[in-house]
Amino acid sequence: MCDSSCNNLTDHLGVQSDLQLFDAQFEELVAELTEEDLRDPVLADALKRLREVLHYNAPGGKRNRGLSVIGSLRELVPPTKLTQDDVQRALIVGWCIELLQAFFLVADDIMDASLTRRGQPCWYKREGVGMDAINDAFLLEGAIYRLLRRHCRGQPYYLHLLELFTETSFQTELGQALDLMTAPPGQVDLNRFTMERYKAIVKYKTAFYSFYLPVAAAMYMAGIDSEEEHNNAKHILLEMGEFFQIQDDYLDCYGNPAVTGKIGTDIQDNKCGWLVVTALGVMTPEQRGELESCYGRHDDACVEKVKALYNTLQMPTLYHRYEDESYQRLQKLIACHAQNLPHAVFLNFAEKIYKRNK
Ligand code: DMA
Ligand code: MG
Ligand code: MG
Ligand code: MG
Repeated sequence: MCDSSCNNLTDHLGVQSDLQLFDAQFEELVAELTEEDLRDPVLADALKRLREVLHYNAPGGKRNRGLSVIGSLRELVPPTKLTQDDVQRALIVGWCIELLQAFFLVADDIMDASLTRRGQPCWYKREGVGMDAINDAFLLEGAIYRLLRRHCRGQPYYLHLLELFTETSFQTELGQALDLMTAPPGQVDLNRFTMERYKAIVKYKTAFYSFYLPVAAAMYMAGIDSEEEHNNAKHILLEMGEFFQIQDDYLDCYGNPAVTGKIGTDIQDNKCGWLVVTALGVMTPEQRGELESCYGRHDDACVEKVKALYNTLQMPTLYHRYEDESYQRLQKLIACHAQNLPHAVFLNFAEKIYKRNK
């Protein structure tokens, strides 16, 4: 089996790295979706719109999810058994995950009333876009299934991939529903913010699509379809996903927007995030009263009061402690639950997310 150093080595030999291959694949996919697929001339304007939507929303992220399909496949299949076509299909399935992410983010930014994403205005904030972004999100979702059909229809794992993408989308949508209904605008009720509720939200809204989906896709592509193997992988990956969203919540308040590319809105949006849930567990009744009066408001002075309270409660220290504990727990989970699966599949992913600041 090939470890990740194999792929680094190829750089020195003048062969393109997976990252370069992945990025190079994008324009080809755009051309396919907008020029080669539907040729009815009456669709020209709509396809031009699709091209703009793809260019604005699909690239520009960290691409961890997309790249981990080929990354995981290389750990699961020996290099001699991996054809160039297999590699290309893994890159395309990786882009399908990035498209799924783009679909969710375009909608999420509307629902969260966010301003920026990946260092640029959110798509719905662009002049002349507004709520038309809702349909653009659907276009991004639709693109996934056209690409899968075109490139994977003849593969034995095609049905598995289709079910995986549709099931994961539904799980994410249920998670977004929980996230939204736990944060009703203008109705602050701190009793709603329990750790149990928090864990349910993040498992469904983030962990399935960000962590289980890319690895599960690679497993199906490698011919691994036993429920037991998938459950083992899921166990570890959902734990990583939970931690990833805790980081996202921490960075919403403490991240540098110049680095994260987005301006936080969780306090204003009355979100059931990790900071508020954890803070509630360590604050005095007086502090709780203060939080009650300033959480979930768009007023800048109120937001600053919540942040000052978080600082008083030493939330950064609590977070860094949690990060270290989580990393230890994950190492143990990998040791116990990875079983037949190469540990590198999980360790590569873990390396990318721990101690991240974006
Ligand atoms: C993101 O949760 C979840 C999905 C499904 C996009 P979030 O609103 O905290 O994400 P972000 O901080 O990127 O807006
Ligand atoms: Mg959001
Ligand atoms: Mg959201
Ligand atoms: Mg967030």
